[in-house]
Amino acid sequence: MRAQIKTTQLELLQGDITRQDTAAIVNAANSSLLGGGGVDGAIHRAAGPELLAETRQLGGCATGDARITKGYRLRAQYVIHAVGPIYQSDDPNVPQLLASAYRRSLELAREHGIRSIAFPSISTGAYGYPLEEAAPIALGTVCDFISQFAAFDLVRFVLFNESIYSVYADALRKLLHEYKTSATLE
Ligand code: AR6
Repeated sequence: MRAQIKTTQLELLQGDITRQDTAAIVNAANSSLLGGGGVDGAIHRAAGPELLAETRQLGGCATGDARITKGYRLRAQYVIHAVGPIYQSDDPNVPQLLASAYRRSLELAREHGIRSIAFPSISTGAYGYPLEEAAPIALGTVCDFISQFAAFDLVRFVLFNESIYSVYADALRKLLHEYKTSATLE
């Protein structure tokens, strides 16, 4: 599914984040930045050991923030390591921290002149964030940013399977009503 928001194409795709040819891919990292399972493990395996050597130098990253490294053996030139929150239904800061992980990734990309970026569904695997709650936050944060700044040609969400994709597709359809003057479904 694709939508045009101002000058940016927003795309939802089912697939593997490590195979994307966008200038940057985003990692669903933890605050140590020293690797892990899920997206993080897949990105480190595909990028090679030089990636861990670089992230070791960074000294970690707070939840809701992001750091940038090179992409090494990946097709993407850069990896942006975003740290989403561990889900807790009774913590009112959790949605803001998730939004912040997306926003900080976009800010870092913009600062580096990156024009295309691919995101996974941050926090919705090992970190337990319910997809139906996370998808509108992820898409809403990206839509707000790309409505405000003409920094990107393409922002892509790479969803790992059909059921994750369909939750994001539903959330995007709902969100596009709010952007109906500047967005089209293709
Ligand atoms: N491409 C795209 N999406 C993927 C891929 C892939 N190759 N692999 C998994 N997913 P997770 P989190 C989906 O657990 O919840 C790590 O150990 C997956 O189905 O990777 O933010 C880190 O080191 C899910 O929808 O990230 C942290 O400790 C989504 O990506 C912790 O997990 C995110 O799942 C971060 O947990």
